[in-house]
Amino acid sequence: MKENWWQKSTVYQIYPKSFQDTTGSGTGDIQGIIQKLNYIKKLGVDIIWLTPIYASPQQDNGYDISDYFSIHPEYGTMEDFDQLIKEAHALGIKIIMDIVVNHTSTEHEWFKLSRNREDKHYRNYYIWKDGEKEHPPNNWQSKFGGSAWQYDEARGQYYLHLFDVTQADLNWENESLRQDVYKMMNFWLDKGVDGFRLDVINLISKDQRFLNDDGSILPGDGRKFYTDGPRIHEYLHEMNQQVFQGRRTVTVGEMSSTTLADCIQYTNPENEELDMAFQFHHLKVDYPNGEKWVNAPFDFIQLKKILSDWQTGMQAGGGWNALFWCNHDQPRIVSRFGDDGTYHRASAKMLATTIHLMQGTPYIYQGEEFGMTNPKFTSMDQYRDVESINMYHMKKEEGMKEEEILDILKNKSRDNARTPMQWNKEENAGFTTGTPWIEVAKNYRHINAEQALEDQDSIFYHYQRLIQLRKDYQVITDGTYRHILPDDIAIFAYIRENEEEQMLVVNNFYEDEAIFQLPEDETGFTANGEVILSNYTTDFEDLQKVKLRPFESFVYY
Ligand code: TEU
Repeated sequence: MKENWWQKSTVYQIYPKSFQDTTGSGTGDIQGIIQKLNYIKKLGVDIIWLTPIYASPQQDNGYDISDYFSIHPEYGTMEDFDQLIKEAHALGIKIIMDIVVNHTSTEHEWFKLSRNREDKHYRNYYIWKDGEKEHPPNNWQSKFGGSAWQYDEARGQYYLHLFDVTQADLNWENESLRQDVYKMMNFWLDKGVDGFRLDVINLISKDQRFLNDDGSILPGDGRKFYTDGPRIHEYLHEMNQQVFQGRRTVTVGEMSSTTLADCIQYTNPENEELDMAFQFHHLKVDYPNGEKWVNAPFDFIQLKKILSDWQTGMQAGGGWNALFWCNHDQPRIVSRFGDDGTYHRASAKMLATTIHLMQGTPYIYQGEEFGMTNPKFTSMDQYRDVESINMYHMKKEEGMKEEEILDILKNKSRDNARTPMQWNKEENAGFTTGTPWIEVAKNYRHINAEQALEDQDSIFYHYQRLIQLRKDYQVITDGTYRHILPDDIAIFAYIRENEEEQMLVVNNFYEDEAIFQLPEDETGFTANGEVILSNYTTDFEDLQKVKLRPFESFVYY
């Protein structure tokens, strides 16, 4: 296997709106990121992923772009951005941009022109279809609720929007649209950015028959007609040729509801498509029957199985995983699969160890590195997210009680990840001197970056060690992955192995004590070694019988 530079890297995701405000506007900005570069450097990450900072009406916090070539004024100017690139590079940190090319805002110039059927150039930039009023072209559903079609009076036709009604899907069948997209991506690379995170990139190719979804494959919302769609690999290969070839970029595709086979194809270097992929199956183990909007415990056995299948599957197929628990769309992991009370520290470290020692490139979402939690909002006026607000209205209409809806949002809302960075114990957690655009979580006085930095035993330093381990131990990059004790109801354990090294990773996912016993058939595991990382002081003699304390985790090498 030819090793690529990003295979030993760790990525830090920044959600600029909630990172650091320097103007008192209540919204984070680019200067705020510049101010914190040394903090990011200290953690040891190699790459920063910035969620969208382009001009946008902010209906979906920047995932609704109205101009790909300018910076959203609240975040600063192009000069600020150039300064960010320069200063990050000076510290040896690369920057990747989030590129949203499945859709644009309906405020984008292209869309405005496309509303005119007569416009020779832009009329086919979006997906327009005939349909009667009240009778959309088909029954596809928007991911944010309701029909995926919106009637446009000016054009006298429906347009497709897989997300918000202000996020119109682009028509990738149109060659000239594709050329415009590649041109725009080259513009940013020429500026010095190091690559892209490509938003919902596996949804760009739609089955051109636009058939009704008969529900024969669940969830019956139309996704089977556009997920990993008919021409997706062709488009990504074309993009690769026209944008990434001959450059030292790194690319990661966000793959909504994808398959393992497709992800292998997306990321096996021979195909020249993308470098790595986010898949979300492991973050649906608390969606019973695929339903997100219910409170349910997570299925631990499934969680282990999914992550392990992707480990061995991607390795066998020559693909590369993006490893993550958190992003701006997911609840905080320590509140979700860990414990954000008594075992906050132990469980946050355990979760970090579990994911970071797999094969792939790990991603850390701002605040995860010191264990930020869900804010536990109690009232609807605290929420800002378009999906959460839509969901609230839909459930209300279905007759669900307010209390129950709030109870679900408390665990499931995307805003759980979007509250301001907790820098210190000052007012507004040091995020802003103004009124934050979304409330700060109440626990900022004891969960914050400043405190984590002062405490050598903090979650922050655990992440720092994990980032360093990836650079020091080759087996993390190229070792095989073997899931052990797959049926154990509390322990997630696996072995990484190459010709010279063996690494055993053992994690207790629960508060109860658990006994770890190396399976008898693991005779091949000969590491006569030592514990190189743990979240407790370890004192066991051998691996035959280890009593694991609440959320205990150790790495034996
Ligand atoms: O998300 C795509 C996506 O499908 C989600 O994770 C989505 O938030 C979830 O299905 C809702 O239940 C990406 C971005 O990460 C997200 O923030 C955007 O809202 C979305 O695309 C549209 O651009």
